[in-house]
Amino acid sequence: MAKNIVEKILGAHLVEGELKPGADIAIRIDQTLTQDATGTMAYLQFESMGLERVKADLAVSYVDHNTIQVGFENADDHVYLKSVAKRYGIIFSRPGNGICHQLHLERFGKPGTTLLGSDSHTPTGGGIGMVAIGAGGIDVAVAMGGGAFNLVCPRVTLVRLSGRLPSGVSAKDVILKVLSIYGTKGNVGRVLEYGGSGLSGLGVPARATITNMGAELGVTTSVFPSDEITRAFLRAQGREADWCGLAADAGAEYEDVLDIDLGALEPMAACPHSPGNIKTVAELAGTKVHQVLIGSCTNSSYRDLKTVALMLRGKKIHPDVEVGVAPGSRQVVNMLAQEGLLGELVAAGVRILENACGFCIGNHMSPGSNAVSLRTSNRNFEGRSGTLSAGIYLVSPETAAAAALTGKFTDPRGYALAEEVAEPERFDVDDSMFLFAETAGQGVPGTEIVRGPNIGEAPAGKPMPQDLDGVAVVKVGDKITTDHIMPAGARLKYRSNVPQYSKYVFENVDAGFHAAAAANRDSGLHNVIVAGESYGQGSSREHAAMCPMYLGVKALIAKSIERIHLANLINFGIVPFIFDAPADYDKIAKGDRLVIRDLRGAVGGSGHAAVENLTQGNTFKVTACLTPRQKKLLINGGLLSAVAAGQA
Ligand code: MIC
Ligand code: SF4
Repeated sequence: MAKNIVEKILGAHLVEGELKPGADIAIRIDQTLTQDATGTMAYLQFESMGLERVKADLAVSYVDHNTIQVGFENADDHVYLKSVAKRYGIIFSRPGNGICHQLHLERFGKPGTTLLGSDSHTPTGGGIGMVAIGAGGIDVAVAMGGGAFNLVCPRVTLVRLSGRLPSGVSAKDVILKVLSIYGTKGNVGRVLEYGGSGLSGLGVPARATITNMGAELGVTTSVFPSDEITRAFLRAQGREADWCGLAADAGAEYEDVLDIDLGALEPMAACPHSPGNIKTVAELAGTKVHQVLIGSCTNSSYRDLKTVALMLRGKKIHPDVEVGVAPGSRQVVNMLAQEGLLGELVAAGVRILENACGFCIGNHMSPGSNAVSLRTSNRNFEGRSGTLSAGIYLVSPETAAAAALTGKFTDPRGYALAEEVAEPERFDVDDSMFLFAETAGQGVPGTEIVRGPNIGEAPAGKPMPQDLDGVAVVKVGDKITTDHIMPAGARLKYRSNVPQYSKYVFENVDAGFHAAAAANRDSGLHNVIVAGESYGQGSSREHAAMCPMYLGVKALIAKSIERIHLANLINFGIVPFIFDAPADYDKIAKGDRLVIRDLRGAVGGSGHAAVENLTQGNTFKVTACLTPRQKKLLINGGLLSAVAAGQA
């Protein structure tokens, strides 16, 4: 039978279930990646599983998020991660090496394989034909230990590209176009597979930009074929042996098809405060811009930054705009330096930022009050930049560079280079910031694991109570992101310390949340979160479930829930209920007393439950759609407790 690429890769890795869209399946994971902000908890959880070494073919621990090192916390995390990597046979990417997704694409990704990463932008690997999926840290810990990854078998959409991008229009505009069509909600359980004649004009960095930002759609992942362009990229990285061809069979079937004519695209921008709030640059032209930041795992490749450097060459940035460039990796920095392009950027007035996540996660370069900031990153959620009143617009490197010169939103086509930057024949390869030679896959038993005072413990959940006797401790609206639930930025350094980090849950949404939730928990009441559509968009951070669990949250009742966060809730023993009738959302107010009799019976059985609202005097129905495995996890109080009880 003719197969599409997703069916081919999933089929070759299937260990449980049937490859039918909507079915529960489990797949073997070839490679794993973690980053430091999710990694410390992932490794604490891995340690508690008691294994001798990692079992995945390749496991890499990157340090790229918490590199600011104000105070001892970040450095403590780095030392802990380094010692764990040596002990268990994990490749350690030292701080200063670059952003996990850019580095993984450059040095380790392989077409046709599976990658599970504790970061929602792991699908960047789809740019070279991997099925690369983002997940919570504990799911990655299980995969590192050789366990399968459970997911819903996705529906596959073919995005058929034709034509060639006009000059001044680039990959970011393609994915912004897709976001303008599909939006950021309602795409759970779908994979986008790219194909069509337009592929021949898209290099690997362009493809990776597109798969990276598929995360903002909420799809499981996005994937490109592996062709001669992929091969040339891997050859230039000195890794041609890792290449294999991968294409859909003639006659392969898809759930649906989206046609995009690349030649008809124009420069686009995602406007505040959602990646799905799309306008054309022409519509925004003339809007004053205060800050331009270029980088992040979406647009920090050699191609992107060389394009920017050439657009700024011999010119000066506008006096009212601050401009920063954060390259994706040391390879990119070195190559720009060797070609004199870093010097061009500096001469133009650009601030050269560390090759790390940096501004993207809001832990530096926060804009001024009410500022307009143009960024090439992938998320513009309210407050993520560190400045609640700022308006963040997501744009291509070309649109960013044009605004850097003019101080306002400007159509970059008037400033475009005469020719697209060519991919190099040979990238500058230097793996010396990876520590792996003697440890990869093996580990060094007896290595001391170094735990500074910032390294806490992975909290385990308690078995599910018989009845839920609780309080609607918070009521939020639609599209609540995990940045709303668990802020990053200045709070990011507490990722390894759950009691401390828990103080900031819903900090920018409901400042009283922590005190109220802790008081309910301490008086023996359960906490319930009430939410609208698409709860848990964005980042994979499992702290958005782990910290609420620590504060006694036992259930969420929402209109709909996003994929990674849904899995995280279950992993931390929080029952993910959906309203049977969305209008029942209006039957609850913050502070209402809610009771579900025989919660255990409902979760272990059909998933249907009746919620009695004692305050309002009404009752309504909710359902948790759960697989047998998920029921077991919830009843045991989450994945870690289930592992300890021999139930996972
Ligand atoms: C993000 O871009 O939001 C992050 C920070 O990379 C997160 C992971 C995290 O919260 O540590 C993600 O995308 O999963
Ligand atoms: Fe880092 Fe930003 Fe990419 Fe997240 S989205 S991995 S914070 S660069």
